[in-house]
Amino acid sequence: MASDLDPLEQHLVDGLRALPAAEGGPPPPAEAAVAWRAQAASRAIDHAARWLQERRLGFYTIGSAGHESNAYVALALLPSDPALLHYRSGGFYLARAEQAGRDGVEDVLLGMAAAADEPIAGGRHKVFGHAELAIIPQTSTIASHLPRAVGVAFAIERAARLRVASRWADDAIVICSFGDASLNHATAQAALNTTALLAYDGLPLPLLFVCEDNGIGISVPTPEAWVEQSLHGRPELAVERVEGDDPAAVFETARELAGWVREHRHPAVLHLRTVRYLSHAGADLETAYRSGAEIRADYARDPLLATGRWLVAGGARSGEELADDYLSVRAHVRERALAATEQPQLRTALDVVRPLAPRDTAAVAALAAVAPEGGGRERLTLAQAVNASLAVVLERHSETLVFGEDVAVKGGVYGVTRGLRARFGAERVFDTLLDETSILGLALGTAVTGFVPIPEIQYLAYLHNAEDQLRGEAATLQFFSQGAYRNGMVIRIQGYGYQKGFGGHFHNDNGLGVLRDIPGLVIASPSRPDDAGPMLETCVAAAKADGSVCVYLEPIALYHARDLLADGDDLWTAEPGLEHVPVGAARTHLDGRDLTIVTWANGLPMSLRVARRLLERGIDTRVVDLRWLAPLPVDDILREANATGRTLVVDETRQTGGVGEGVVADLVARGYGGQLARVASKDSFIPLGDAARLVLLSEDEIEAAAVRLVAR
Ligand SMILES: Cc1ncc(C[n+]2csc(CCOP(=O)(O)OP(=O)(O)O)c2C)c(N)n1
Repeated sequence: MASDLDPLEQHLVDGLRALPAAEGGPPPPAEAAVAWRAQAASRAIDHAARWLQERRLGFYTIGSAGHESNAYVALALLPSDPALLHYRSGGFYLARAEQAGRDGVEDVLLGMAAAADEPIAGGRHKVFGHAELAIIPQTSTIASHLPRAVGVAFAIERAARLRVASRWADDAIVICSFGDASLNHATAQAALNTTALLAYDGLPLPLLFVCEDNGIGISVPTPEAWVEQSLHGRPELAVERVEGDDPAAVFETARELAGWVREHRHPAVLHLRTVRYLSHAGADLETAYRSGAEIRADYARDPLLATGRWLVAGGARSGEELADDYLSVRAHVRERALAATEQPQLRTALDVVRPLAPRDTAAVAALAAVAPEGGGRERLTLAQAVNASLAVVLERHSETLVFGEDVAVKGGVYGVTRGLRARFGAERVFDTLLDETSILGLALGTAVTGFVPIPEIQYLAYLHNAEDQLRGEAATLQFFSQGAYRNGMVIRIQGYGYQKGFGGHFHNDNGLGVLRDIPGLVIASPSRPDDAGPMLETCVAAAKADGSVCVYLEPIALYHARDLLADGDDLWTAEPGLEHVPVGAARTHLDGRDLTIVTWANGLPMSLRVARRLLERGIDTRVVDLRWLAPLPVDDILREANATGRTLVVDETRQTGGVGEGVVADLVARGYGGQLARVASKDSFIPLGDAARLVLLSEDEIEAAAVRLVAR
């Protein structure tokens, strides 16, 4: 008999042994026995995690103890239904693994030990996920997975209608679980609202949310009945509440709700009341904010004891058997947990980053092969070029979708998406609700299903509302799933300053720091109309071939520009480009030998104008357009910098955190030994009207800096 039982385990074992013999009740369904095995193993894993940590062998981990009633939710679904799970989903995971014939215990233990052989994140994080189990791994940013869940539900239906190859069955439903404190998060509220709105609008949305309500978020209690109050008032959402220590009711209610969602393709919420045992996570000392009496009072609601009661009452097992069962599982799990800590972890930085952003340049080039379209070869502005290339991409790749605020019927604030809805239909080109988090959520969900979404963020400043969906969700998926799940997408963002006639900082944003530091993200930023098409094609190809998450950043101020040096010269229009532009390839304009200007976007036409003024002063300049801000075209920059030995970085983003910082740092790191200077915009938000010119980098400043540099 184990003598080192934790009080919670002791209560469980004693409680099981004390269960009265069969009362002649109806036998429980076969699923109850599966749930018991999943629940017992999950609980044993949580105790083993503590035991390891006491020996300094484990890592910070969040347990599932008290939430194991979610095993019944798994058993109420098909194992192929896509699942995006709360971090307390040990019961769910193990039950689904058993349904699919997998040894889920090993998966979870390897995850806890950060072992490189762990099947989903490969030692990068302890997450619940597996491609064979249709479980998409989640990071533990609160509620950040809910918008993707909405997107997956949307995508199941849209893929069936458009006959796009989908990862999920046509009759699949999405399950997405989260905690009670998480319900209050802006991201959760956004997703619930979007769910309700889409359903209200008549769209099929087979989505079952599960709010696992243990009444507390770390140390802060959720007010009594708040979850009901918050959920019940919503339109379109059927909500059922059930107690986690009533397994028959949990199973039945979950089955009914799942069946209803599957049949009606309509969203619903299961409000599953749970308890939280063993504190919030690894280092959290629950006794600092809850009394011993409160903690012990929860023991009576143990979902394992409840399953035991069900099994015993129906005559399936005896309490003694179940207690012995638990103890033997416990011993076995401990042994295996210890063995897992001896498994190798990731060894090199290269191993860590390998799945982050794979690049198969040949595959991308083959997919992006730019060929002349049937249409004419007339000269286009940047806006027209983006519009034309979106049409090419929609034509060529049937799995592409274009959506965002005002993109469809209106055709975009600047007309960039004009005509696409009429040509490709409202199923592929559509207006969304006014919520950037949900726009990106739709991209995340459709991408992981098999689409290549091309969402638009209307203005760069609006991205910041929703940035976590890009940073914490889109960019991490391949990293935490070793590529088993991918969400290749191309996010079009209209941005930068210098707009004439439409001012203010919300329409003129030149801060790209939030994008540049996202590992693996591809950032394309065309300046010339003839680069716009090939670069968009490359992004779509990279999204398809490599699962790349691409941002395609369009300089609004150049959308309708036609001229460069003089009115009517038409030098800023061009025929569509026909040559493939690989990710990270710069383009050099002019071939001066005195000075290299490195720039991009609005900086390119400004620098080309300055180059002409410099030539009049006898300074012969070449101008490098970066075209890609991530990965930066470092080889190209270095070659062009060395060609003159004098390099000026012309950076329309801000002095602090601007893209030019990276260019300068890379040049220095790569041993560039020539003259080097940088000019950038001021550290300011961009004001309305003419005052904008006071903080944005000007051509005069560029010229003065160039002259100073050459005179050194
Ligand atoms: C965006 C964000 N803010 C804060 C946290 C820190 N955090 C992790 S878990 C948690 C509590 C969540 O409580 P609840 O949703 O009730 O789930 P529970 O842990 O109780 O199951 C918090 C605040 C986080 N992970 N992400």
